[in-house]
Amino acid sequence: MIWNEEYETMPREALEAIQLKRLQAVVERVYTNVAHYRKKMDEAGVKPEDIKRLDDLKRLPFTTKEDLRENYPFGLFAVPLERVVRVHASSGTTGKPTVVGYTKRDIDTWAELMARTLACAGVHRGDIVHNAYGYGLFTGGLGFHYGAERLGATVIPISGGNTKRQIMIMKDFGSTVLTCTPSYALNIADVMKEEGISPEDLKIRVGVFGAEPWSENMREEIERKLGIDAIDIYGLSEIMGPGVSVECIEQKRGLHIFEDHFIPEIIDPDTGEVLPPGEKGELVFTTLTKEAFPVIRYRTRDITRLITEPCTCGRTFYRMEKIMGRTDDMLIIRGVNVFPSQIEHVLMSIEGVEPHYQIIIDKQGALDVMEVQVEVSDEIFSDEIKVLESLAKRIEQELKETLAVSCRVKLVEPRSIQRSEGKAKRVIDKRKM
Ligand code: DLL
Repeated sequence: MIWNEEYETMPREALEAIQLKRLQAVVERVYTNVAHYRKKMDEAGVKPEDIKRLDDLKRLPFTTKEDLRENYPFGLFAVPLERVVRVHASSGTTGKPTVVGYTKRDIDTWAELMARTLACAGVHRGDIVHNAYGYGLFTGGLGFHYGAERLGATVIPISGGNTKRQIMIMKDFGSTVLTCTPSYALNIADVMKEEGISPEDLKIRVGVFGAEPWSENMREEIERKLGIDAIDIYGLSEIMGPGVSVECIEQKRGLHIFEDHFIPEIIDPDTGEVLPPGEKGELVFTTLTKEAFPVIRYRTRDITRLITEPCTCGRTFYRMEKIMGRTDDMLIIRGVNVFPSQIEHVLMSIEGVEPHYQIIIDKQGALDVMEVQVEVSDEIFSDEIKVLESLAKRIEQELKETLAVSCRVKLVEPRSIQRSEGKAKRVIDKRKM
């Protein structure tokens, strides 16, 4: 079902006219109300009235995570604090969190976009949504919560943790939709197996998973283990939270971006140059309708490409491909760029290997060394040492072929790698410690 036919299927020309009007208004607002934007625009020699066409967007300076940090906590708010009814924050890897705010209307827009998102994923009125995203400063829990309510579904605000109890509740309440991170979905599947509960014992039909990168293979694994459709949802606190883009249940190929509220661009992360549609680069977003925390050309550091071909589902919004990695989770191992997603891809293509792994990087003298610890299935683990050794060798070989750098593979006991309840921590870089 399409939640908002008028906007979601609007011809491009009409959509772009709306985008331009909204862009002009938001640029005017940040220039007038936020000292940081005024200063940066003055330095770049652009005034709000210079934005005459959508293409003029590229004249505006970028906003980065550092800008947010420098204006911690409320310095980039574009409305007085008394109009801010909610604050969220995302924990960074270092230091202070990134803080974002919402007016009453922002919360309303967000609920609307999350209702669209869920509808796009095939969720509808009458569904029972088991929402295991964390509630709190993280945008996942409350974002899904408001969206599911707006859609008219029933929400179970379970939040993360206590997996056995989650499974009992899903079973007893007849939940039909599961929302959580993909790593937690797998965690749930494993605990179900341990508890002797099969997918047929549950009524879950679809899962809406995001907040961390996951591969196509991981999707297949989740779909098989839980007997559901797994849909990818993308978002980030700085732009709104979940509900920036989502796959449609019809195709599961590319995430539709809600372009009447957010303008995407793809840039070359090194030069900042805007790349033509279809090219791979860093995703940049400008919010068009947010009041409390509008952002102009925010550099997400996420890497993807835009798909401009129309989708069979009828939505006219451009899509973005599944996130391929980040410009900053890129690991440099002995000079070679390595993305954790490449490692996951290789691991998931090997039979008997479980989707639980950790990448540990350290230095031996001046040399970077990378170890991939990965769980194997019970059957394999109880096999002879020789079998385990040859499997490890085979994975090392395949990783080397894909990554162009060698690493050590350590097969570990089933269930020995710490399970996540939210975003999985896959990389331990001891070089930085
Ligand atoms: O993770 C918002 C969210 C909540 C999205 C629930 C989806 C579901 P942050 O904590 O600010 O916000 O983290 C944002 O997470 O820049 C990406 O690097 C990563 N990310 C989010 N969704 C995906 C996804 C939420 N589907 C950061 N695939 C983003 C890959 C994702 N990475």
